[in-house]
Amino acid sequence: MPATAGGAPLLVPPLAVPPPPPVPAVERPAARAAAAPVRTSRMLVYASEFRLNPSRRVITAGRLILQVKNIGEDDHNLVIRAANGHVLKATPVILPGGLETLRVRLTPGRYWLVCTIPGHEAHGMVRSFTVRKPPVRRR
Ligand SMILES: [Cu+2]
Repeated sequence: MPATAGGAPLLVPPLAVPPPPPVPAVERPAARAAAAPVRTSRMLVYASEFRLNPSRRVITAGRLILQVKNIGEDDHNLVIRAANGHVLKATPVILPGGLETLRVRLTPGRYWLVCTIPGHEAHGMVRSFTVRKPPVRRR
């Protein structure tokens, strides 16, 4: 029988973590005086057979940075369509494992994400999302 190191189990005292320093409130008169800044929203869309899975269904009007990741086994693409059917942005064909980024400015309304590889939309690769007006700011 091997000898064991006896004694009490090692007790680790709790670490004394100092609280984070307070963040000073910075007045930025220049930023406040400027017009309302353009908002940037981000969305990640997973594409596979045969669905599009966006990380968000509602965003705020302004810039959108949309990333599309093909997690499937077939080629896909992604098109942003306005409600009137106009194509606003389109990726090239995305190979399996590939990632593409679209940048677009959107006004409030309903939009559609579509894979336009023949047959894919009919198989379900179409999702809508909503762009809302930014909230009204009050002083
Ligand atoms: Cu597709």
